[in-house]
Amino acid sequence: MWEFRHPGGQREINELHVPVGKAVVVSLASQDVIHSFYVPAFRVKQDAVPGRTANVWFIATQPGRYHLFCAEYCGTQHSEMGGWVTVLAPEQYASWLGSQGEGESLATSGGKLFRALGCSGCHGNSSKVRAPGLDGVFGQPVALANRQTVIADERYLRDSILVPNKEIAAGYQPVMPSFDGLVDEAELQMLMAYLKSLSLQSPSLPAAKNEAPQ
Ligand code: HEC
Ligand SMILES: [Cu+2]
Repeated sequence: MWEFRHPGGQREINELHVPVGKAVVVSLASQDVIHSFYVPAFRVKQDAVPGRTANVWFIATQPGRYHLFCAEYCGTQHSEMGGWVTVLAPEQYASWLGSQGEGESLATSGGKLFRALGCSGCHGNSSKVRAPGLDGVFGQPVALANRQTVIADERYLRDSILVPNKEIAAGYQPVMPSFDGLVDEAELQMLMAYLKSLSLQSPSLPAAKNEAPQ
């Protein structure tokens, strides 16, 4: 199935509500095998590959209901992996979001995980371990111990959490444990939403701001 989480924390299964006339970014991940997010009416198709995050975006121009498919044979229940994208006028979309209850934003859930998993124990201000501060890291160049420089994009954050010894930040010891197997895809997305929210100038802006198509 397709499970969607909105930046505000609203959850949907095989249904995705979006506003008309706005750029919508879907950040895709897979928990098992390769799937493919496919909305023929919008001419968008993007693989969801385990171990990676891929973004796809679209602007829906007409309110309505549009078929959503998985375009990659993914197992015996492949044919059931589909649903609908519902495109709503802005005010209807706002009331739909409101009707979903007072959820917790992805970034807020990620902040709680950040403390619960012990990340803050090393990355927090009062830490005794020497670890880089993560405020503002998203989207910035990071110097590595191997003298290369990488941009701290979603790929880098994901790998930093799952394979921390792959790229060591310059000036630090490789002491961070891997969280592979300890966090699932949804939790990874929350952690990343939290880390991204630390990079926004105004905390009131949605965490997806940095993903807007260029
Ligand atoms: C035992 C201490 C420790 C824990 C626990 C820990 N980290 Fe780290 N982390 C480090 C150190 C030290 C580095 C720098 C060395 C490296 O790149 O591995 C680092 C690097 C990172 C980086 C790359 C930052 C940069 O500036 O390049 C990210 C992102 C990160 N950690 C996120 C997390 C998250 C999220 C968690 C919890 C799920 C976590 N860390 C848990 C010690 C820790
Ligand atoms: Cu599938």
